[in-house]
Amino acid sequence: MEKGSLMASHAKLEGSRPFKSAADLISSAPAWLDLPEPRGFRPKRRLRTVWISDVHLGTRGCNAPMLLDFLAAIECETLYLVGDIVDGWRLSKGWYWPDAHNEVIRRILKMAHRGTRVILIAGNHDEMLRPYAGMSFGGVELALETIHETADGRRLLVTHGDGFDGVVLYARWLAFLGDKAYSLLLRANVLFNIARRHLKMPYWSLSAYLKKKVKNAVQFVCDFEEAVAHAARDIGVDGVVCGHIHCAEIRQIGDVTYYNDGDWVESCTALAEEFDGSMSIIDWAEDTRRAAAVKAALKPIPQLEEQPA
Ligand SMILES: [Mn+2]
Repeated sequence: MEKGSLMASHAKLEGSRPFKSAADLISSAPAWLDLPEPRGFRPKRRLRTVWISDVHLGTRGCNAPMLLDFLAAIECETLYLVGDIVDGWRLSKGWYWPDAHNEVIRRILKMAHRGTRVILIAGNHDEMLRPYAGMSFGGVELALETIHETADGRRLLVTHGDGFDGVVLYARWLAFLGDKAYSLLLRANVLFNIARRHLKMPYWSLSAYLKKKVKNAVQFVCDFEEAVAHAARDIGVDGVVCGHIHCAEIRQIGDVTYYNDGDWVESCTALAEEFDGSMSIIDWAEDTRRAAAVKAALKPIPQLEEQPA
């Protein structure tokens, strides 16, 4: 190659990459926000509103890969993050932050960048965000609680729900059990599911299962739901959406509809509103299990073909 043409091509390269000043770099959004989506074969499920909570980023119990899979499969107008998204309590005791947890944040910021309205309600594990209520960061609005209006005109209070712990008698028992036994149970759940993965079995929550079996826990959940519903009725709303107790539910309590979007530590659930205002719980662990079962059923069994006559 001649010297002249090399210099010309070099000049061309320079031209296509104009020098950015420091001010330019600060004011422009990070480049990854505009990167194209990796196109999968799955069409995205379109929803009006999605609520998720209790992701507990920064803890080993957080099911970030499962949540990433879910967020990649949906598209919504409004996304509510109903508290305990980042676990500040755990992070203050020791730093745990794998790549998948970064990826969750990036995915949410990307959704905000592409037009989804993202509202983050502070919970008790991310209470350090509470002083920033009313502000917005990277397109994510911070709030303590808010009112959501459904497509069919119902007004729902959206709150994390930890404020009702004190109202509930069993909460003291749960708080005592809280950090020690419960985190041990969550750790057992993580180990249990690592073993299941090695056996090529899909995710199944041991801790969610055990919690349903313990009578006191069941009573606590029931009392909590009623306390939240009564508070919502006093405010005069048609329903309430919360998280906090890691127990997804849709239940009519008097004239108030109680919604809980569950969690991404144990059950991997979200709450969704369709464009006609109808609402349902998406059980992503169950959906994933079903998809895996269908895939396994469709696969031919090699042993049968190879067996001698
Ligand atoms: Mn909570």
